[in-house]
Amino acid sequence: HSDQSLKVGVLGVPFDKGQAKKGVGNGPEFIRKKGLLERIAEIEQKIDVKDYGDVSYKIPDELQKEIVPNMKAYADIAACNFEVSKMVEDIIKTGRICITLGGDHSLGVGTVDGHIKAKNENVCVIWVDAHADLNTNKTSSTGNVHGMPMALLATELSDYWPYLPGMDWQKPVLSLRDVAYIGLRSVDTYERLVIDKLGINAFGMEDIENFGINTIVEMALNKIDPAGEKSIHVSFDIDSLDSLEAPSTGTALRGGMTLREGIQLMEILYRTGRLGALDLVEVNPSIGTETEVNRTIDAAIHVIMAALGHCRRGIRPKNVHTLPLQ
Ligand code: B3U
Ligand code: MN
Ligand code: MN
Repeated sequence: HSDQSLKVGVLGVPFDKGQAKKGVGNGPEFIRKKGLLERIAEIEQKIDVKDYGDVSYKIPDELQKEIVPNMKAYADIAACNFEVSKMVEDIIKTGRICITLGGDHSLGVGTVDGHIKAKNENVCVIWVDAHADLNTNKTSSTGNVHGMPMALLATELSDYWPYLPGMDWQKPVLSLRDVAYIGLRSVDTYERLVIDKLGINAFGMEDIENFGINTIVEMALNKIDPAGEKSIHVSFDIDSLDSLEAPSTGTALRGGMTLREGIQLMEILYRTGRLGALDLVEVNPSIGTETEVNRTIDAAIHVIMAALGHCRRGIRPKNVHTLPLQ
């Protein structure tokens, strides 16, 4: 990798309507403010990073009054994801790895869709999350769309959705065979049914415990990209990490991954050379104390740095091979 520079695009999606808690929309601002771009610039690997700013959207007139049963803020979801998809597609088409800062996880519909469009469907997805985000509007007990993006994307579930106005741009073209979950520990009943019936590659916390994160990532890649030729999309929900590691998120849960496991996971994926896109979602700076917010954002930045080749071994001084004499 190291002689050629890695091209990266950063996109903010200050969107919070896929769930009920205020504040998650400020994720991009806080992550940038804590120095994400400066930290990326410190990575040994030369990185050409461009900040595309934040996505904005307007609900088109014909969508204004559209509602879909048990999908809260439907029109916003449809309109915002349309813009997200277009931006992500453009960024990846310019040869950049697209880093999307959320925002809540409903934006995963747009990012995965845009990635798939940019790469002619040759994409596999690693969904790193405590949750499966695999509910339809009929199985969700909350109506929060951040619990539905995987179900919206999946070809296998397209028959279980009603017609979704304003979402015609989003064809469900992702097969769940090309998806692996890592970090699950809070799965709803119908989500479990779908995972088991379809044989989805779902690696929960107990699997990480049994095999270790290295083996789990290897197993996941062997399942979803056996030939090693796909563009890898990582959708990283910060609640995959233990609530002690990342407390400032809407549904913080104990028993999750350590930051060390999150970093290790991303380092392995970086080394494939095929990381196409990374979403870093559900950081909510309005939850917890200042210390907890800082800890959560720092964890998010560590995960992103690992994805871009930051090396924990440290780097040598440039063009210098000895210690200074005096
Ligand atoms: N599965 C539940 C809860 C949930 C999903 N994602 C988060 N929470 N963060 C739901 O609402 O669908
Ligand atoms: Mn999620
Ligand atoms: Mn989650």
